[in-house]
Amino acid sequence: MEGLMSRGGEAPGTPDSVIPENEGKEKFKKYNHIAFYRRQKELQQGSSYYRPLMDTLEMSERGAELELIHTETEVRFLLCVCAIQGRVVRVKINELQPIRARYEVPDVLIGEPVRERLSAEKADKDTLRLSWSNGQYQMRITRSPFQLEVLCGGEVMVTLNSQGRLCFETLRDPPDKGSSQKGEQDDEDSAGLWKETFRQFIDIKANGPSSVGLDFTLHGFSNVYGIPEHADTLLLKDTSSGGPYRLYNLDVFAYDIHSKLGLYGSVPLLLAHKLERTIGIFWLNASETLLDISTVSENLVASPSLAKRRKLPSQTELHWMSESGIIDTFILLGPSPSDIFTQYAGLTGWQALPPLFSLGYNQCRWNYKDEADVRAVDQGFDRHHIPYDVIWLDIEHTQGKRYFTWDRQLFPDPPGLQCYLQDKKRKLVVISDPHIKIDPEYSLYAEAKNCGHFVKDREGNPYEGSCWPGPCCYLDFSNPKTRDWYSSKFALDNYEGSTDSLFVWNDMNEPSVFDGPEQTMPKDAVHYGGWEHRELHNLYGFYQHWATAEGLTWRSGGTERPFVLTRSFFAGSQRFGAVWTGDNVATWDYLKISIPMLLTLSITGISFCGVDVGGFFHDPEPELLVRWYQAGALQPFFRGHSAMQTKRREPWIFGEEVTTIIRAAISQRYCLLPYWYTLFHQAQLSAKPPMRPLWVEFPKEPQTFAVEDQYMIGSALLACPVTDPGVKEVKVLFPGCGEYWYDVHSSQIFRGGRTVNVSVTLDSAPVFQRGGTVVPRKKEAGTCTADQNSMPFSLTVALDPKGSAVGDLYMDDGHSFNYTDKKEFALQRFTFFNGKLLSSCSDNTGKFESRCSVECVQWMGVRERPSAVTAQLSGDRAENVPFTYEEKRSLLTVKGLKLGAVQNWQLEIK
Ligand code: NBV
Repeated sequence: MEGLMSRGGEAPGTPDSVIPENEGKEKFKKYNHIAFYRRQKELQQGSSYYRPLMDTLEMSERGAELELIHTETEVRFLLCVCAIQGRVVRVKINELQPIRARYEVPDVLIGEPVRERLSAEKADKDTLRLSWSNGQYQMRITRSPFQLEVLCGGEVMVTLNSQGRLCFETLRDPPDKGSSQKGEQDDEDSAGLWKETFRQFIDIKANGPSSVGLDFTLHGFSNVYGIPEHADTLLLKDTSSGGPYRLYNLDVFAYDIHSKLGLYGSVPLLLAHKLERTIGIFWLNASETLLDISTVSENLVASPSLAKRRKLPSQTELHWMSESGIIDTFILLGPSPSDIFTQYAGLTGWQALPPLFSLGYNQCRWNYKDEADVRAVDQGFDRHHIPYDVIWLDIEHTQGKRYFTWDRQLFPDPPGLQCYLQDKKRKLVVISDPHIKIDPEYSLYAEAKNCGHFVKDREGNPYEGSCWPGPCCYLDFSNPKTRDWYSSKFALDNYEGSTDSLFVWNDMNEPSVFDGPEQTMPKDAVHYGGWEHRELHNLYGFYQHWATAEGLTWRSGGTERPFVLTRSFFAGSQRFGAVWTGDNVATWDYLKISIPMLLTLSITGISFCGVDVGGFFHDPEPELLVRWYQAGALQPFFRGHSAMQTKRREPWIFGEEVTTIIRAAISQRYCLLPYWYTLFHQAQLSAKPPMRPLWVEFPKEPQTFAVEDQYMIGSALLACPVTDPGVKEVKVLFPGCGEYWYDVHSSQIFRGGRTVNVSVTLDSAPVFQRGGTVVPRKKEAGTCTADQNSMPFSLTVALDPKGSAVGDLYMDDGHSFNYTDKKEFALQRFTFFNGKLLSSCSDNTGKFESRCSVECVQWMGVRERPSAVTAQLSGDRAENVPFTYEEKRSLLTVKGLKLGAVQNWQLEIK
């Protein structure tokens, strides 16, 4: 890392070799290092210290409010519960009269949720019943022990505080140094109340201990998912041994696989699923958070009489703990997985519709050296007939890691470079990190300093930490004024050398601080409003992502959709763009784990997600690279990336065979973009992620609940990427008893409800289309997405056992907000029933003219050769069209059609 080290700050633990090791493992805390975790775990389980004061109940539009009292300290708390429209319960607990305000997470919820009317009934002096929706839903609050149950149709779904783990450390004045005994002081410090030491780092807690915690019992549930970001299985594990899952955004390069320590981002949303229902628990807290999970699966146990055995129902116990803030939690009642997605999006927002180019292939490297290098790589794609849309520049493109500048030696003419790419309808992405080099000559630094845009240290001076450029200050994106100021820096006349085909990538925004504790910002740094960093640590990246996306939108006067990729994220980041999983390694294990990692992100709102294809550190062997391209082409965000000291690995470097296979994988991705884009449109409306675990589509099939090597793309395609070396076949679970699945390449049919060994070669990436669906594709890949504007479509109709199928196609200009501002979109539905394929407009409010036609339709699963196929435009006469029929493959093909993609028409098989 020679260039890297000599030019600026030193990455701790980054040795000469490519993978930083040694110090790496020690750098991060283990759970037993975390003082608030130890304190909460020491509290006796089962004996809640809190009691509701039933007489204090107040009912209003806000819901029900009730005081709680701590039985020993007599401190009072306010418990607010409300029912939110769409089957969501919110439970908030705060100190009634804190000596200082406690942090309540701002900006994550998209608005004030609309509440349902609750009716209250005191069953007896110890029990309060709240109900809504004609009594279908209820909450039952009991006094002793204090518990809160949530019931659906009379059945208890969730109990809060059933283990008595509610904990709320109240704010207090610091111990008076003079009067307190020396011993007492030491005790306090060993409990980490006012001061916590980790390695050489001392965290001074200005507000003392302020942690919160609460347990939840999820009745009947033993499958739990979510809470990214961890490099772990899709199904969350029992944490009874090995410690809790941690949610604390950290820069963990070359992270360990199957570790519960937190990575770059956090979404404190957990989904629980059982045959009859899916529920969600959203724990809205941005400070360091830990989650213990203990699951009991359905079990036969001896009954007390010993004569019989009885069934003990499954249940999962959750214990959420956060270092600070308040308790603000949402219980999403489903009942279906889709309902959870809508309920969660109703709170934190929907996935932003990406500009189409960003769904194409992205070519990145740390670093493309100079302009000539960029042009050569760009030309390489054309020379090898491989489509791509975006080339990316990493930190070396700047003048000494001063973001918003260019190294003019290497990049003398940035606008010229962008125009060159733009002429081919391609884009450039540059990196913009949140650390700002301390250099009075650097105008961004000078201005930020003058205007007070930096995070402060405890003394009130701009906080200084070390990162790529050496000593740096960190922008305080939690300040709305700082966000506006930063956003304005992306204006074309502020960002020298930028054009409107330049887009942005936010890295190191956990934030990463080389000389900070756990390589991040000290918790006692101070943000806007006087809030300590500990309160909002997990929000830092969210805020930078937001400000960047806003900047790109403003740059166009609000007309163009932004594209911003971020490494750090929080609940709600889906509103601002894409997320990737950071610095992985070029090994088969990392390829394999990428699937559950992306599925977890997808089901927690972050639908536009991807991984570094090929693996960031190390050099992939050609077979691994091929398999990674095939997998990446079937994932939402598709970018090849590699670290500085790795060998170059553009897709044509490994010889003809590898190039051909990678070309095929990327080209197939491009052909499938109409389907991906339609899925993103649907994600924006219904919040269903394009990449879905099998159990989301097949919630009643327990054999799908733990599957993490296969997944659905929308509801039509089953993807089974190969993630092992040297394999000749893969085991594929075809879900859906009695359903049909078709191999998209051979149209071979498979029955649902079975596991089959499917043969593979190096060039196969198994994908199966579900019977009953229609998938739109482009007939050719083109050189980039813009080429596809005028290219014809093909439709693949996969018949279900009844001989029917349905599918959608969404179209718009692919880049602006006209689809929402001016309703310039088209939504076409294709329905095949009784031998007739109907194309009809399924949203009359849309007005988008497409020049594209549907030129080819293929039916998979047609049992007999038809006597004729006719085509009919609405109002016209039906006319015979030529067709081919392959009996062996049950495949009917009609080519050479000229049916408008947004027109109504009918094709009939006779
Ligand atoms: O900016 C350099 C890299 C970047 O290429 C990578 O994608 C990020 O995740 N960045 C991390 C910093 C260096 C990590 C060793």
